[in-house]
Formats: sequence, C-alpha cells, structure tokens
Amino acid sequence: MSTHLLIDKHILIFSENPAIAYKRNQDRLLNSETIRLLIFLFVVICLMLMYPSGAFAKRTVKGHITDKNGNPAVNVRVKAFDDDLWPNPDDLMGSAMTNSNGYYEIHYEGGHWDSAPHWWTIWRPDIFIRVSAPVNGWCDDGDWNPNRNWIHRRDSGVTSNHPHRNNLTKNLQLLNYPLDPVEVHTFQRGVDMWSEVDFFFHASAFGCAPNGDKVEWDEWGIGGPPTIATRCWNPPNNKCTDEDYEKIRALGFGPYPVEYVVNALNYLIESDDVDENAESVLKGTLKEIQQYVKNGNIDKAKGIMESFKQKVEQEREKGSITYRASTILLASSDEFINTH
Ligand SMILES: [Ca+2]
Ligand SMILES: [Ca+2]
Ligand SMILES: [Ca+2]
Repeated sequence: MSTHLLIDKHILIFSENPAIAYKRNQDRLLNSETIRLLIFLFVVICLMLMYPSGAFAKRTVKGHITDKNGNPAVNVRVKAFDDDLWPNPDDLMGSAMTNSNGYYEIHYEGGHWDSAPHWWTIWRPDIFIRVSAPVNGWCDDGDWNPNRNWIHRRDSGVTSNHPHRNNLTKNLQLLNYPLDPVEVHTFQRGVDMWSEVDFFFHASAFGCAPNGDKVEWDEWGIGGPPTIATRCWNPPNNKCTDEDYEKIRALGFGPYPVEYVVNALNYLIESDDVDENAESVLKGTLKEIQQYVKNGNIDKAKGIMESFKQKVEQEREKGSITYRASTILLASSDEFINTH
C-alpha cells in the first residue's frame, strides 16, 4: 500500500508539471549559455588588455638623442628597459641604433612586462632608455682594455605604467658625448719610461709619450719595477721636462739622441752615486763633449768620450763612483760612441 502511494507520488510530480519542468530546463540552458558568453567576452577583453595587437597597440618607444653640444648623436645604441624593483632585474624591451638625425625607434612585444600579483593587473611596463656608444677599446683608469666595444653614456628617467596602446617619446641629451680623445702608448723602461720600486712591492713610474705627454702611474707587483707598460690617457696632459728625460736616460738603455745621452750622464754624475771630486773631474770632460755636440762635431765628441770612459774607470778604482753608476756611465758612453 505504502509503496504504491510513493510511486504514485512520483508519477504525480512528473506528470502534473511538465511545462514547469521544461521551462526550468530551458532557463538552466539559457543561464549556462549566458555565462559561457560572458566568460568568452571576459577572456577576450582580458586578452585585449594583455596582448593588444594591430592598430590598438602602438608599443613604440622613439625619440632623438643629442650630444653635449646639442647636435644629433649619430650611430649610438639605445636600449629600452622595463624598470623593475631590485632584486628583479630590469627587462630588456628592445634595442635600436640612432640614424643620421639622432633618431631611434624601438618596437616592443605586448604582454606581461611585470609579474602579475592579481588577475586584474594592468601589465604595463615602466620604461626607460639606456644609451651606449660603440668604441674600439676603452681606457679604464689608465689601463687600456682593447676588448671593450660599448661604453655606457646615460640612462633616461622612468615612465611608469606606460599603456601599450600609446607611443612613447623619450629624448635624451648625452652630457659626455662625443667621447674624449684617448691616447695609448706602450712604454719601455729606460727608453721612454722611468720606474722604481719605492717600498715593498709598490712601484711608481712615468712615461714620456712620443708627443711629449707625461703619463704617471703607480702599481703593485713582485719582480721589481715595471719594464714595459701600456698606458692610456686623455689629452691634454702635462708634458715631460728635460729632467724627466734625463731620469729615463739615466737608467741606461736603448739608443738615444746625443743630447739625451749627455744629459743622462750629467744627471748621474750629479747623483749621490758619484762623490764631489769625481763629479768635478767628470763634469769638466762632459762639458767639452757637450760643447762639441752643440757645434755638431760628433767625431771630436766621440774622441773625448773615450777619455771620459778612462776617467770613469779610474774613479771607480778609487771608489769615488758606485759600481752601479759606473756601469751605467760606461754603457752609455759606449752607446754614444757606437751609435752616433
Ligand atoms: Ca616594471
Ligand atoms: Ca624583470
Ligand atoms: Ca618587469
């Protein structure tokens, strides 16, 4: 009895409300269709915001780069970056070279330039540009680095949260461009360089460049004073004096112009390596040599240089000249006689 009633009830429910049941199903169907459509539109809008394309998105950074004089900076490299907070590294957006008008144009990809903390994030980059100039080597604190190809010049300010759909113009003036001229020369001790170890492994040195520039530096190292060094500098520079050249000559290497040799000998004679008596003896002879050199009579000067050598040897026997000084004096005298 009770079972029969229950079945009847069910039959009753389904048989009594077919229209309502159909409508309910239709509503359910409509609702799911609407939701599907809404989701689709939402996704489309999201995608348009996230990946704008075509006319909707410009995604261009452009502008003019000028040098310190206000002229176009031609053929310099411009990179656009999305600025990010440390320790997140800045994201490279694109790169371009300036043309003959100093104009550059960078087209960047759409998409997420910043990580998304929420699904509704705006995905906008924080744009700045970085300008570098091409170089064939570079001078870092007097050390020539032949492998350097780019030298950074300047960064622009940051344009935060820039919408992809808008072009961005970023002009920049470089305050230290064109680059200062750089001189590079390899110096040799005793030829065009003076060097000595002044304490522990510390050496001080200077070189006299072919153009007369005086280049000074110091360095640390084991193995005595530097004998060869490649240095670079930005002119204008101080010039080497006669005394600077004499100091180099006194190291006693290499073929030199006659005046230099005579000056170097003079410099040594006046040093503490030669005592007063020997100094006056040798100075008289050297003055004669100097006089003949001045008058262009080199043969006569060479003859007197032979007797100068004998006097050096005599003074060395007497102990009036240190061994070091006599060696340099004799070597320099020989060089004078044999080279000139
Ligand atoms: Ca950013
Ligand atoms: Ca980043
Ligand atoms: Ca980023």
